[in-house]
Amino acid sequence: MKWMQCVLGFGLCLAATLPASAAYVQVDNFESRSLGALAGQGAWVGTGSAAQIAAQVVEPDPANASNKVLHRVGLGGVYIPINIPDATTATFYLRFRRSVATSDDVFGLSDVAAPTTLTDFSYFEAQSGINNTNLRARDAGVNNNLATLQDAWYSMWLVVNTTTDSWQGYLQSNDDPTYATQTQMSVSGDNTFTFRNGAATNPLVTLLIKASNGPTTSTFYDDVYLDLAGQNLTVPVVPEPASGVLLAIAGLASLRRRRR
Ligand SMILES: [Ca+2]
Ligand SMILES: [Ca+2]
Ligand SMILES: [Ca+2]
Repeated sequence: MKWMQCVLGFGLCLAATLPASAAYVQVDNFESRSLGALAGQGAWVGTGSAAQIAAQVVEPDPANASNKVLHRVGLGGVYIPINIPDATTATFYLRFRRSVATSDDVFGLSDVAAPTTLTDFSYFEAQSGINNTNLRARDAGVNNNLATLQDAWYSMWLVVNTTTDSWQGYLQSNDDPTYATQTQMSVSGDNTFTFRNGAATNPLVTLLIKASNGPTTSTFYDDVYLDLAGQNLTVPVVPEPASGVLLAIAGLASLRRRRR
């Protein structure tokens, strides 16, 4: 049994260093979190009243009871520090699932370290979100509807450029046939969305998810990752054990047989 734990430990170690998607760094996949309020776990901070903050919870995935996700409920929100330096390109990946049609969830990246006021949306720079059934992009002062969403899980890649202070978005879903293939989001041919407050020579320092209208909002989030090395349109999930790990397992097993 002991050698198996060793192999598993080694396997996890190898999996974490496999070259595919290696530049992605996990912000959170919620697997190590306790069920219940997310704020106060790790570096997550809540925004809204105490009751609103308490309602933003880690729950089992409605589509997979063994997976933990963030359930953003009603009014309120959460944020966590990140750091995308000025004058770089980075990719912000997350999965989301709109559940209730009156959702008005906003997610994105801010240059404000403590975006504490729930009703203040000027904190956002790269701003996406879900409004009713629409996936949205804020392009400077304008909210654009990018896609019509089903009650399904979607992967989204926001390629953020802090040189031009703009971003581009890509959507894919295994559950919505319209987006079975990764698709770049555009509005009337425009696929580049300017930061909400325009150009600035500063880093993005906060990842923020919140809602201040739509009290019956029900939206799920999972697998939040950042790649600071540039555009990365791969899926940053922990890979299955690769051939290297299998070879290591085979090697250890044969070693064990020889020792008998
Ligand atoms: Ca998860
Ligand atoms: Ca900038
Ligand atoms: Ca634009």
